[in-house]
Amino acid sequence: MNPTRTSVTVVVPTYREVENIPLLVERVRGVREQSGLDLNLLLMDDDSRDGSAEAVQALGLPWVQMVTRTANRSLSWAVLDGLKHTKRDVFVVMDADLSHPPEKIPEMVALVEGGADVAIGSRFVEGGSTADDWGFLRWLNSRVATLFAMPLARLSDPMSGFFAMRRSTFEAGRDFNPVGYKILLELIIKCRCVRAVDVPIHFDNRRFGKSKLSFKEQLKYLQHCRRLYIYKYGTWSHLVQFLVVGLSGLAVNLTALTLLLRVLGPQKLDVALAIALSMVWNFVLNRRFSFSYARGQAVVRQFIGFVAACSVGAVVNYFVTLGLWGAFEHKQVPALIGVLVGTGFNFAASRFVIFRSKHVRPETQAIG
Ligand SMILES: Nc1nc2c(ncn2[C@@H]2O[C@H](COP(=O)(O)OP(=O)(O)O)[C@@H](O)[C@H]2O)c(=O)[nH]1
Ligand SMILES: [Mg+2]
Repeated sequence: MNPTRTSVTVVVPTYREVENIPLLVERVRGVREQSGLDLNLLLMDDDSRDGSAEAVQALGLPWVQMVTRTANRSLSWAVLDGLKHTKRDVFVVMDADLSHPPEKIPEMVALVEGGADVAIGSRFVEGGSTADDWGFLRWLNSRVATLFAMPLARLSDPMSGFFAMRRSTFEAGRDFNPVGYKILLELIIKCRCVRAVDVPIHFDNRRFGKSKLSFKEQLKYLQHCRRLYIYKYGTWSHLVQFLVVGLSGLAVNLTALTLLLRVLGPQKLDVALAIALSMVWNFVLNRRFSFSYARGQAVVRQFIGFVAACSVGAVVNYFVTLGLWGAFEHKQVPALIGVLVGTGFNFAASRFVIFRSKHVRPETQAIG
């Protein structure tokens, strides 16, 4: 064996893929022989009990290994565990169902050896494609999911499960904490990958077994994106969530006021009720989403603090608006500035006083 040859491990998460495994091994064997790469196959199986382990054993190939996991069943954690096992120079992650062409592995390995942080098998670049029977809904689903990933990384196919990375890049990563099945995004953010290169692939339909991608997994994807936004953007991500919650509170306020004016009087009471309702609404959503790290703290104290901050914010708004009143011909301008300053005050008080994160330890796990 040539000692300077790059060693590669192909990490494949598997769950009930007994029919696909022999086909995958055959295709990877072809790549090994043709490319001359020093290539191992590591199957990370979540205790499928469908004969997968026996099938791998029966093959008796020293370069094919299966690890059976029994705890924390999850595609992403199976991949992470596989990567921690890997002591070779480069790893490639791919699915077992032959959706991904193993023949692209040498090109991907060469790209990361040449300096790319990650090489991604992409369906959506020139030369890439998907199987013909992708219906509109599947296509739309994939495009929407890609949109959610845009603030995290500008990639043509961030949903891809086929990619290569140097082990050193992975080992520089920390705080891994994926939910759901999109491990590529997790790695790109937590390993701070900058140079991502696309490799066009044809994405085939699986021939045997069925997809484990359920609706529940898709919801987890949104949760995962949110976690990554918070990780990447910190306080900015809290601010965006706070503003989105604020807008939803405005809609609640206006809807409630409209309804109350129809069914209940007096009008002063309607206005007060609509304000109170939107304040409770904002509090609940901010506690659940914008500042969810502080959910463990006393709710009553937080609520009183939040109402106080909103009230002081309103006073700040009032005085800023009046202070700038004479400076503008169009009075909407000082009013808008007043709203912005008042909202800024509310946010700062919420983020750094009421929902402060002083004693909260994030649920994260370092590699190693
Ligand atoms: N270890 C492990 N592998 C999984 C799990 N769920 C899916 N996989 C594997 O991950 C890969 C992608 O899953 P698949 O069901 O094909 O998802 P899809 O390609 O998005 O439809 C396949 O190799 C699956 O066998 C899991 O919970 N644990
Ligand atoms: Mg698949």
